[in-house]
Amino acid sequence: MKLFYSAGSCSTSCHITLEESGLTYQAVKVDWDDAADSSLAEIARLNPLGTLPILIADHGVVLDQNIGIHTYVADQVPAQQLLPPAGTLERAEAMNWLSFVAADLHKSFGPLFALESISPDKQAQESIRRWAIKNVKRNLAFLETRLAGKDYLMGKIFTVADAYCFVVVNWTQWMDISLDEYKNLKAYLVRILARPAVQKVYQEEGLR
Ligand SMILES: N[C@@H](CCC(=O)N[C@@H](CS)C(=O)NCC(=O)O)C(=O)O
Repeated sequence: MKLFYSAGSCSTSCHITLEESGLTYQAVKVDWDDAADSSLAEIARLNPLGTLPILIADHGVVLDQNIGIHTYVADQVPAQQLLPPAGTLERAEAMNWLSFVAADLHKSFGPLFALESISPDKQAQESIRRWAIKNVKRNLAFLETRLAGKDYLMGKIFTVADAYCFVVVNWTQWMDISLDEYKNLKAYLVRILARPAVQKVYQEEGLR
């Protein structure tokens, strides 16, 4: 399997899942800002939407959605319990969390990465920024409540939903959003960062 990722983006969560799985894979770092990066043309060919992650899975099948990649990789190694078994209520709960991260949490950060593309007007940018931060914080507060008394989103066991959630919540550092009022969430991030697979990915991607 071959994963294309850019450091610290949502694709980092797929990198973590691959590392947690223990499977053999190749991870290719993409630098969006380097026009000479030879992977850019390949990415455009593989996924016309131009987004990462992209995973070339078995038989050359291309997956280009976080949820698809996390689910596929987890299902290759059921013994690792990266997702509960298909057909169980626990599986539906874990998919519910993956969906929350993709459709609610991840998307709430979107405008913060695109302020200048949305409007050239500085005042408009500031209004959008404040509105987006309010939405991000509503999701953080929701997570804070749901993590009370738990190590991970599903309780005691780390799942791929945690890999994705961890990476996205860490974007608060880039956006200067303090996590001081979210004690459970802060402890959760520390717990996940300490995992050997996460440490390895962080080193490889040059993150801290
Ligand atoms: N639908 C995709 C969206 C992935 C996505 O938003 N990727 C971002 C990085 S976090 C990206 O590639 N952005 C680059 C761009 O839009 O130019 C998914 O959920 O997997």
